[in-house]
Amino acid sequence: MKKPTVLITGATAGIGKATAELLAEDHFNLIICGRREERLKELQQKFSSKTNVLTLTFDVSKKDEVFSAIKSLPDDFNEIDVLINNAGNAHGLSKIQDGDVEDWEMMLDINVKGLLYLSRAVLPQMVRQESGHIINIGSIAGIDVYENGNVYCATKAAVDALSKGMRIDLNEAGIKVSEIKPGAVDTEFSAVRFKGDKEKADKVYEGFEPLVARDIAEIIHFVITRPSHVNIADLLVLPIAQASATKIHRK
Ligand code: 8X3
Repeated sequence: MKKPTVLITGATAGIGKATAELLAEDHFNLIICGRREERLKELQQKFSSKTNVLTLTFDVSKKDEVFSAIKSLPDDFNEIDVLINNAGNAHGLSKIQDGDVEDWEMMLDINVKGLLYLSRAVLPQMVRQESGHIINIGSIAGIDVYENGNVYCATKAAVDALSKGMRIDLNEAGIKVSEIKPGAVDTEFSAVRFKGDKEKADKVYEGFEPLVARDIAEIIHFVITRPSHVNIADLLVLPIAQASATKIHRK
């Protein structure tokens, strides 16, 4: 049987890249998406002995780019079985009264609108084929607000609400919707949040063992390989040292 085709946004780094790597090892057909074409091509090259890989270079926050990228899919890739809405970032960490409006817009555009654009572009085809699976990468921040997290937390709360809404709206269509909410994962996440300030970023993961991207990739692999009647709807995944968004036991 033909292996499912999986589209991953934000595939050039972090959880997206680790997921692409793991799914390539298991021979899934992959559509890897991101803004950095060179990185996508390197990954395509790396995976080419294991599976079929298509790269799509676009910015999830640009709706015209999203819709034309999905429209441009060649015949052998235009039946997407699994959409992994992974692209997402935090920009800045400051009190609401001091927040940078451009940071807010970027987070809303990527984390919320980007997820919506991709879903809207891909879903009609899933509905037509009466099967499909959307996996949204949420965050503990979507259910547990922390100081200075304001807008980032709000975007992930939106991902939580949208995952629930999608599950209801797609119920009759037989499409699975899963949300995975990681806690602290050591990726470029904090370096991006602190705009390249490595010292600040490293501090986030100091004194405890955070999750790594591969941990979440393994969970995604598990979620998409369940029998067809099983939907893992909602998962909060934390490193053992973390009890909530703000309680981390550091040595
Ligand atoms: C990332 C997790 O706790 O840094 O979404 O917001 S947290």
